[in-house]
Amino acid sequence: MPGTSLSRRDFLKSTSAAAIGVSAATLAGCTRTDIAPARPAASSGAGRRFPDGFYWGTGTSSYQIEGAWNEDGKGESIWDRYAHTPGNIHNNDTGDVANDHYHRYKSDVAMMKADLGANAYRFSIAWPRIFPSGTGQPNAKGLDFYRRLVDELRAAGIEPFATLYHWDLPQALHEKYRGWQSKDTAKAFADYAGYVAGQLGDRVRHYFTINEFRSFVEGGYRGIDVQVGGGKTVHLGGAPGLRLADAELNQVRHHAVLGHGLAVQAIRAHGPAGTRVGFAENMLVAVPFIETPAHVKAAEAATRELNADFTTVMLEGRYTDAYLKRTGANAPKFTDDELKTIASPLDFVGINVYKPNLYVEPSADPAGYATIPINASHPKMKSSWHVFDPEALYWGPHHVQALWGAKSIFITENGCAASDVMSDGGRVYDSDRVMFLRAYLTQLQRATADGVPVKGYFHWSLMDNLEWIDGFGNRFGLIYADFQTQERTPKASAAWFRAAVERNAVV
Ligand code: PNW
Repeated sequence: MPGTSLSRRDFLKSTSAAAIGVSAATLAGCTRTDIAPARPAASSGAGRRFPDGFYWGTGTSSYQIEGAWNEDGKGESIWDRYAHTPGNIHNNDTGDVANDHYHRYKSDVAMMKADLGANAYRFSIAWPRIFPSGTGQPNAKGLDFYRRLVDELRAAGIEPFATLYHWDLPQALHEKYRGWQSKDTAKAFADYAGYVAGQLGDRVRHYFTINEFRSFVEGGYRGIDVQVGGGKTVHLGGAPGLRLADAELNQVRHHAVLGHGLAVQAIRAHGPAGTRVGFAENMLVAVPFIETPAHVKAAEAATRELNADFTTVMLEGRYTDAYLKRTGANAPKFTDDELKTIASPLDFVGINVYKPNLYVEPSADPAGYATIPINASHPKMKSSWHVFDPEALYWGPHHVQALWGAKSIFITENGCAASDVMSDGGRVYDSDRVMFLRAYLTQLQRATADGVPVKGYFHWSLMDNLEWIDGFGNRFGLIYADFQTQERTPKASAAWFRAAVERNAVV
């Protein structure tokens, strides 16, 4: 209505009040009690449901929770060595005991069922428990631990999803082959993966080869500066703590994806029919700045290019022209056969999604996109690197389907650290984590409603654990862990999660 301005009273008169036949003056004053108040639809979650058969789980990794670092014949890992070197980890915390999950796995599984209602669980297998020196003689006791864990999960109706490499490389392979700097480590990884698939094949149907190529390669072999807004970066490191030059680092990246491809083939060769395999990568997610087709196209182009060294080459079987151009003389050395192996067909794609990595808009230059900086005042979660934007959980899987036609996608990690404290009444009120969960899962549900084939969601993490170089300080669990007494207490977010699982919907 150009040229006129409606007062609040006129507005009420012209709309709802008129419709229900009471005077606007009365309604505005809210004095009448005989009018049934107009209630919004009950928020039962019925309208925000996930597809039937959706997997709801949590995730953990061996070094972060197991403890028992030198028990039952386990070999030393590069993370044992790194954590035992003073100054590397906040507070000099180590995974020597961590959550003592190695001895408490039974009650931990019971907790997944009783407190979370989960129907899936993603854990990792410690390579040095199975092959203490990386290759050679397997260690039966190490394997037996995972057999018992999986049996316990199955008995509780929880589907096990096993990750074969969550960064705890046998120290012996670091010494013998310089770790992932050598193709021999990729081959040894495939041998180990095939062996496990053969041994656990009667119990485990889903495998993820490698967790977060980007994190362990960049963090461990160079150190990585992550953009966090306002032009600031935070530095992340990790085992084995090297600082390689560009050419060597690109070769490590290549060996990691080669190790994945070889492992996929070995798992298929040794696992029973019906064994399913994929990877779990923290694919960098470009979020369109405005939701128009042109911006979405720019975000897809950016996502493909940002992940050229990991996700893109694994799903396309080639390094993009722009990647080869930008790395130039430092590009990895590879053969066509290796590219074929790297892109071995997968049953699903797993992505770990915590944050938007980039905001983009269309641009006329050949890349097709331009980066929009993250503002200094942009909201964040507790971890120094954790920029908050739930839309990342919409666009991450959306891009995977749009760019590569994936038919089955898992969110293999999503979650946040919070400054959780136990109240006097013995409860942990993690209001920010509940906000985070509802906001991110609303976007994930939107993706499934749009037909993006997301089959499951694994919250990181089941319980507070050793958060790598941040030590025990950054708590990511739905369950609070007291590292002195090993007591576990479900947080408020655990109740939220349980209610969501029960309804298979956002609550
Ligand atoms: C992942 N980032 O690491 C790992 O897979 C987990 O082991 C870890 O505990 C969890 O996420 C929480 O950190 C990440 O900078 C490290 O965006 C860094 C980033 C994301 C994930």
